[in-house]
Amino acid sequence: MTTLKTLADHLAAEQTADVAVKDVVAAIAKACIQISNVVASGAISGSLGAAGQVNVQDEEQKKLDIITNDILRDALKACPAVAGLASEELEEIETTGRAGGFLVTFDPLDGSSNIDVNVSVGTIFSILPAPEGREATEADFLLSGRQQVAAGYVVYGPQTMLVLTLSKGVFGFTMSAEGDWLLTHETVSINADTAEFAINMSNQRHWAEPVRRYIDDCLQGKDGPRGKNFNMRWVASMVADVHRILMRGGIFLYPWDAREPDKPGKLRLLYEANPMALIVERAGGKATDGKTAILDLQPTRLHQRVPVVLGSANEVDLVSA
Ligand code: P6P
Repeated sequence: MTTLKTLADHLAAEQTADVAVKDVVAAIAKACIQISNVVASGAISGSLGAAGQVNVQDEEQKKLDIITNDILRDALKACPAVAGLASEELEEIETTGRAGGFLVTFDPLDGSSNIDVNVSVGTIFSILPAPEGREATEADFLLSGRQQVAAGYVVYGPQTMLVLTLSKGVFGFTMSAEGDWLLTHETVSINADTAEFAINMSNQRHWAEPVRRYIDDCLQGKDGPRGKNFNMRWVASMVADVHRILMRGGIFLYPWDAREPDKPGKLRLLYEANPMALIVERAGGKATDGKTAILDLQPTRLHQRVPVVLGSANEVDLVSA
C-alpha cells in the first residue's frame, strides 16, 4: 500500500488554483493514462506506422498521432470547464459551445518520429483562460505564455511521468501499475549551471553565428573558453530532452537555421514552447527565443513556430549574449 500522495490529493491541497482548472488537469491526466497504454501496446495493437496523410505542419502523421489526438480531444470536449481546444494535429481550433472556463492547446504525441523505434515520446499541454460570456474564437488562443494558468507534459519512457505546474512550483507524478498518478518529485528544480547540451548537431553548418559560437566553445572543452568538458544528448523528442534537463540540468536548443530561412524555428509556440517555458521558468531555469523570454512573446498565429533555447539559467544567458 503506497504512502505516496496521488494527483487527486495534490490537486485537492492546491489552494490557489481555480477549482475548474483542476478538473481540466484531471481530465488530461486521465486521458494520458489511456495514451500511455495505447503507446505501450505498440505493434500489438497495430498502432505503429504512418497514417498515410500529412498534418497542418506538413509532417507525415503517424497512426498514433491521430489516435492520441482523438483521445485528448474527446476527454477535453467532455470536460465542462473546457471552452475550446487547439492541437498540433488540427488545422483549426474546436470549441465546445460553452463560454468561460479554459482553453487547452496540446501536442498529443510529441516526438512521434521516435514511436516506431521505441524511443520516449510525450504529450504537452497548456491551459489558458477562455473569454467570459461568449464562445471562443481563434484570436482568444493567441495569449502570451505568461497568461497560462497551468502547463504540463507526460513523458512515455521507462516510467510514464506527468510533470505539472499550476500556480507555483513544478511537481512530478509517476504512473503506477494500477494506473494512478503518484507524487514522486515534489520540488523539481534546474541547476543554474550545466555541462550538457542538447541540439541536433547535423544542422551545425546552418546555424546563425551566436549559436555556432556557443556550441563551438562547448566543444573546445576544458582547454577552450569554457574551461570544462561538455556532454551532448539529443533524443529528438522535446519532452524527453526537457525532462532530462529538469531532472539533472542542461540546455536545449532548437534555433533558427538557414535550411528554411523564412521559418523562425521548428518548434511551435502555443503548444510546445510556451508550456515548456512555463515549466522551466517555474523550476528556476530560463527559456528564450535566443533573445527574448518565450513567455513574453505575443503570438500572432495558431501554429506559429519559434526558436527555442531553454534550461540552466546561466547557460541560456550565454547563448543570448
Ligand atoms: P529533429 C519532434 O518532431 C520535435 O518536434 C521535437 O519534439 C524535437 O525536439 C524536434 O522535433 C526534433 O527535431 O530536426 O532533430 O528531428
